[in-house]
Amino acid sequence: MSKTTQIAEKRKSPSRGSERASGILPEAHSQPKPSAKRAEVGPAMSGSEILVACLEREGVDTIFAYPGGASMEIHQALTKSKKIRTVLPRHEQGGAFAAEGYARATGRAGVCMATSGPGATNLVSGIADAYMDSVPLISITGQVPQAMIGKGAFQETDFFGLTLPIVKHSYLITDINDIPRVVKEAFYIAQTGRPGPVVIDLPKNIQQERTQPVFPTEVNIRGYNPFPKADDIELNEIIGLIEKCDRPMLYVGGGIITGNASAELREFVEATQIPVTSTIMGCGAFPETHPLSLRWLGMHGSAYANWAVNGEFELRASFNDPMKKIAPGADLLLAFGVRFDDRVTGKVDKFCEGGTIVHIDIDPSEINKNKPANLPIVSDVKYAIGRLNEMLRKRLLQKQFTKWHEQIDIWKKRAPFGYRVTDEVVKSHHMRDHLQGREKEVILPQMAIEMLYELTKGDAILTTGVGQHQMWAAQYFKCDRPRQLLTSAGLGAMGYGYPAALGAKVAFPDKQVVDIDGDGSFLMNIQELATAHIEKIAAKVIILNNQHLGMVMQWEDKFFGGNRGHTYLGDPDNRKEIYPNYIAVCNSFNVKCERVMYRKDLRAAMQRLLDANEPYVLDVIVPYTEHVLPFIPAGRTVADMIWKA
Ligand SMILES: Cc1ncc(C[n+]2csc(CCOP(=O)(O)OP(=O)(O)O)c2C)c(N)n1
Ligand SMILES: [Mg+2]
Repeated sequence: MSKTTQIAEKRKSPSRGSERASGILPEAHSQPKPSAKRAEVGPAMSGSEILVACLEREGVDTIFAYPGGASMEIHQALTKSKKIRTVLPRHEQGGAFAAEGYARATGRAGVCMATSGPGATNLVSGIADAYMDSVPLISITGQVPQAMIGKGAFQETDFFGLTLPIVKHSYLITDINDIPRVVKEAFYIAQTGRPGPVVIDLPKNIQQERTQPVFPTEVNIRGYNPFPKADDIELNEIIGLIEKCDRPMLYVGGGIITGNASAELREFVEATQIPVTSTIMGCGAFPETHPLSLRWLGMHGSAYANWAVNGEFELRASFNDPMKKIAPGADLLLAFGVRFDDRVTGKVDKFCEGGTIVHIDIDPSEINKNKPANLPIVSDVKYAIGRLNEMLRKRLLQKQFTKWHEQIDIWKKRAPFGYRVTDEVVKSHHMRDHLQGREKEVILPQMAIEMLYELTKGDAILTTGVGQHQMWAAQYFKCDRPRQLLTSAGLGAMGYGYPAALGAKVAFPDKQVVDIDGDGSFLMNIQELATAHIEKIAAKVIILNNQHLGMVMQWEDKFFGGNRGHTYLGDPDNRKEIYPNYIAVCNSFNVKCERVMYRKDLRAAMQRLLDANEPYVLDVIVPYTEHVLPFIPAGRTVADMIWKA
């Protein structure tokens, strides 16, 4: 397709491709309806001013935007806005992750902006992350003037084409009169149904043109029905299955959080007494301290949740040995707002093998995608669970599941999350080089997170980088509320933690926001310390500094005999020094930083971090020898789960 035809309005379906094919009837938006409220006509303005006026109308209070030739006109308009705070990140990737942090913390769309070409391409990881984790994100990009599109103009990139596979929807605006409609639709699409990222690419000549904008009051998108509802027959069938089963489990995900269905889920669990496990995206969807919570499942999830879903097996010596079952797992799996991600299922045909699977999801393209469901239901999950609760109020369950609860209690007692100072720690370089053999002073990464949980009483918003620290953060900090753990789950993007913390802190200045980061991940967007300092955003960081790309190192230890393939981050010529010197780096940004090496110093230092009303970094030095347990190797089964240190 030539570049010139691309600028004609070209649209992707606002679904993940299959909503169109699935035959879902676009009930609410099938026919353009006469507007109830009249569109409002504004005074003559430039395209840039119209864009900003539209953002204000959507209630945007913050935009994370980095300027350049193709977007500076919009920045000029932003300087005149009294409603929108423009935060200048120090890298567009930081801006995109910050907008995502804002969105994940609030549930409202986060907005980021970049110039054309390199500015836009720097947004790509954030857009991909929002796509994988269903985060409402509006990415605005400046584009070269229309007359230059397709000419290889300076800083020209076909951003519409480049991002097609990772957006829920995208627009390349070709007419100034379209700006109000496009912005209204973009927010509607990003925030409704299964949320996701929307790109708006705006050529510079349109930013400069002038017209009287017509602001629509309604959205009409043919074929887009973001509110599918389960019917009562399907829901009754679920109740029938519950009545017939002996070992039911709920497996819930991010869909419960984005669908605001936590209250409904809790009522459902309390009425049915069905135990709950979640994905990492679903942490906090159901209180993790509740007696019926089995925390999260999957590759590094709790052993007891993995057993409860899959059954307990003898640990086999080789992947080729037969699986020997000790106790059966769930015979009914209620999968609500989840997508059977491979980090959850491992070998997918062995996942809950033999169990009846009910899958409720708002996005039909998720149904039967990774794992066939016995009862697939396309529905808004809040509606579906709410309606189930109504039915259960009229038709009380007779089942108690006492034996099943007893079995789960045995599993919980047998294999809680745990750690100890192992021989490997004692013999490690860390002990020799940094602690001079003082075993009692070693800080294990898990300890630091447990301490944070204790000192904050669990009342904090956590963000993370990607790696071992991310898994430990999710294991040792129990989330009782939705939107407490903001983490790059599906994409697994290192560098996510600190910018996301800035976004969350901007949204909730009075809440404690702490990024639990890895030394590798933190370094990837360390420039955002400048944003934090200049914009006075008091987000905190705890670096669990093991001087390594710990998660990759763990796989090296397990599968490559410990051969290091470029996973050491320290200075090989001077292993005794911690490298880089984060205190010096942070201080150069005018951000306070302390290094903690000994256990005796950790509590007081962490309290100082929590008490600070400015950005604050704690560089906690931990041994690199720790492995995240439990561990089910990729593509394997619960019979291959290592869970004891
Ligand atoms: C942008 C990006 N590059 C590479 C990876 C692959 N990767 C996954 S975890 C990891 C190590 C992360 O190290 P660190 O941030 O120090 O965390 P640790 O595992 O040591 O806690 C790497 C390199 C990734 N997830 N993201
Ligand atoms: Mg590390």
